[in-house]
Amino acid sequence: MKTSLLTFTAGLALVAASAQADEVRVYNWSDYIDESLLEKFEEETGIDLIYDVFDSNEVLETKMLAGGSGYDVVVPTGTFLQRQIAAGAFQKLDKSKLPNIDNMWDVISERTAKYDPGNEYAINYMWGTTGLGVNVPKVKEILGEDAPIDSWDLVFKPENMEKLAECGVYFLDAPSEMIPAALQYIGEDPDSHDPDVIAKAEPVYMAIRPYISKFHSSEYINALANGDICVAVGWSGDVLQARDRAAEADNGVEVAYNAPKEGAQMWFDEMAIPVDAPNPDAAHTFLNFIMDPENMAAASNYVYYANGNKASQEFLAEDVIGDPAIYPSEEALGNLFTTTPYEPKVQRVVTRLWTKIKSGS
Ligand code: N2P
Repeated sequence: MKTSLLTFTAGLALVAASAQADEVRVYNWSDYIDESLLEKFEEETGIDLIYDVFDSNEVLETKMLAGGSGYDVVVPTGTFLQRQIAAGAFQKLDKSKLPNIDNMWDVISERTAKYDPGNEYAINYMWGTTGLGVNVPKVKEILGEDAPIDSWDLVFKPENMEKLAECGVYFLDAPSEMIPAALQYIGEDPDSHDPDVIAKAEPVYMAIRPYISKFHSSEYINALANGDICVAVGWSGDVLQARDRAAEADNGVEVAYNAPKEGAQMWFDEMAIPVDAPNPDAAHTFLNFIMDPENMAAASNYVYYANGNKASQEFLAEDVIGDPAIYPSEEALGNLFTTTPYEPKVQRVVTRLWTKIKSGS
């Protein structure tokens, strides 16, 4: 009797261990993957995938700094990754479990190493730019044929915004990108950490604040596609997804994306494993799956963002690898800027300023 009870207990422990070993929890940006890849992962590996989404680095950062998120893989942007590595939020990757890491693209790895020296904690998932999503016919109808759809003038010039207000303008709720954009517009260093320089973004926003319909970082995809708004300051691939949704709906809405000619921010979203991930083994299996060239290409082909995987390029659709809004030319790359993480004190200045701008007072 005793023996069999013991056996039974051991059996339960085994079940519990394998249940945990067969589950991976991933926390990624919304509208950032071809969902059929999630099923493919489960079929190929036998691991259950729990996939949650967010649309804000700040939301992710709060979870990472608090600890105990329960996630095995998360996707902060490079600047946030750097700050969270410094806070001890992530574990080093075990590259022996990532044979597909050889597929990564040195051009991008060199840039991401700025945030994660040696790329020890993260792999690049995708990268893109922050710019202007425009319903072209609508904006031309309002501002005329020479509407500045490729210039920050479109949204930072009050006389333009006053007119565009009638058709709707959204801004990202992303202070670490929206403050640099305003600084770039007025000719300041977009990566300034000087509170006096950062403060110069305030009047830029206050002058246009009455004409901004909403600050939101994911609703603009459908809002643009449906024609509910005519301009969104948003992320490159999201705007291109809006373009496709509108084309599919055949609703007369024509959406275009432009990285403003005065300079636009380029960013890198990085997959990392939290230090307290419940299942780091499965996390590595997920990262390795993502770095498979055909999987990575399928993801980019679906969401219209470039990726950091060189071997995936032969599987990319022509309207992805051949679109300079997704894979910019050497020359266009020169017009993109990157930023560095704000120190906690400066971050508080930025957060306070952003709250003030959003409230409009
Ligand atoms: C995906 C948005 C990811 C870009 N919807 C933000 N870094």
